[in-house]
Amino acid sequence: MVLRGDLRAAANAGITRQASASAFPGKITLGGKEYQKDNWFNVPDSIANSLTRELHNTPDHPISITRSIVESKFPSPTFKHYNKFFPVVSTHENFDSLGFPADHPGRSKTDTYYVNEKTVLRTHTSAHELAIFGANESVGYTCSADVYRRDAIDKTHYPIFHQMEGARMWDRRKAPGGNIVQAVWDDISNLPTHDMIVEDPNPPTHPERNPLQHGHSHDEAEAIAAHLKRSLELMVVEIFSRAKTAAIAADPNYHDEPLKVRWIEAYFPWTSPSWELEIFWQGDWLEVLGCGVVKQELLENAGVPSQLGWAFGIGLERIAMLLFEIPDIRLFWSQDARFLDQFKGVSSDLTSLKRYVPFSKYPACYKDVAFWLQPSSSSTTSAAGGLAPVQSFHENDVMEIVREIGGDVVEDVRKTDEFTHPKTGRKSLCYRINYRSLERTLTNEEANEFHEQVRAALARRLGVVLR
Ligand code: FA5
Ligand code: MG
Repeated sequence: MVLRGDLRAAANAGITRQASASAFPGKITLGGKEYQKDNWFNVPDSIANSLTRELHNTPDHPISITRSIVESKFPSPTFKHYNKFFPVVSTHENFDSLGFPADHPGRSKTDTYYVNEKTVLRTHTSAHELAIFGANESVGYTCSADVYRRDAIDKTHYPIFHQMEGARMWDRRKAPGGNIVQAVWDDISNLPTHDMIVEDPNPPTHPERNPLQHGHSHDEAEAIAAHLKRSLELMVVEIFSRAKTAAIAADPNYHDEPLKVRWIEAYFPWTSPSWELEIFWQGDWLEVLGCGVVKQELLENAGVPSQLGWAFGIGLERIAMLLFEIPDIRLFWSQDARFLDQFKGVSSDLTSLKRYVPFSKYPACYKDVAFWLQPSSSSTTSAAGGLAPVQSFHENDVMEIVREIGGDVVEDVRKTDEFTHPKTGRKSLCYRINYRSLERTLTNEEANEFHEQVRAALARRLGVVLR
């Protein structure tokens, strides 16, 4: 059972966030709290120092404007809005409380920033579900926060981004006659309808792909799914109608393309059935959120076993990119007045929202780096006499090194070649890095300097052999 005090303490901690690497080796201060580092520690300074930014709470920043617009579709008092949770959480909050299996890839050091073995930078806002369900302060809530992941580098992925969690519960003890199905459909009939076309080819539950939970009737899962999907579709309609108004204001002859939206089946350890919502954008399907019917076990552990309902987690950058037509996720971190000034005054008057106007696109500068992975030190030829197994290698380590050295000057990193030498069994990889600043033209010499540092760091830190 989680006490209210825990929720308050967690929320208050957000007020005094500041990061400073401690002078004592082995310790780090994050948000005014000191943490013991151990050999799990893998948080680079650039990430530790960004803990203070809180873009989702910065007035007139596109992330906080987007948060306000999405929150308006989940209004209080039905939905309470929590926006001050602190980003350093326990592995219990981030993983165990949600039923992540011990071998889930999300737990690995290649995917997650660890402060120590039991403490991480939250990888998603779901880390707060158990506490908020336990506090039981309202039937629904949203919780927006910065989240941290070691991930790919491209225009829609960034190691720090923002999510909004949302949930809505119904209580078996409070529904008239205990009839949840009727209560949920009554609530659906109070939601507006919309005429957006949505592809949703799958049944609400599927025995293998998207199972009904033990203890839920099919009709309950179906009603909760319908309420969930309608609520989120209305959020998408709101975003696109505001985006369209802004586009017409910029260009009266603007013709919008028909919106393409689809639900696909998904898997999350703490929801079943589960889905992701994708929107067709700039020639590709862009995943904007994950969601599902909350597992009863989580609600039991939170001390509210008579409740059932849905939860979602939205990527706020992805929504903001659609809303403002912001082409590159790095822009959200820009301190350039040419970016920030475009959103002045919007937080206090959401109808004044304008489309983002790119101030310039500077030239790209591509550089390749190719290297051999070392055969693993334990065995240079495999027991079966076949090819040598290679060192443990994870692409996210390349991404992190490039990000640490190039920072926001790196637009994207792509693997362009991979092969295994037929005789030696050694594996070779090639990555193409695009150095392009958002703020100015980089000289070739500057790009070369970054690239030389990247090459040296790959060799030194990953032990690869440069080609
Ligand atoms: C989650 O994080 C789940 N916690 C969502 C959830 C909540 C499911 C509640 C069920 C119930 P996922 O890893 O798919 O799921 O991330 C959710 C969204 O965050 C994605 O759809 C995407 O919009 C955004 N996102 C994920 N990784 C990145 C990234 N590196 N940069 C920017 N946005 C990202
Ligand atoms: Mg996903």
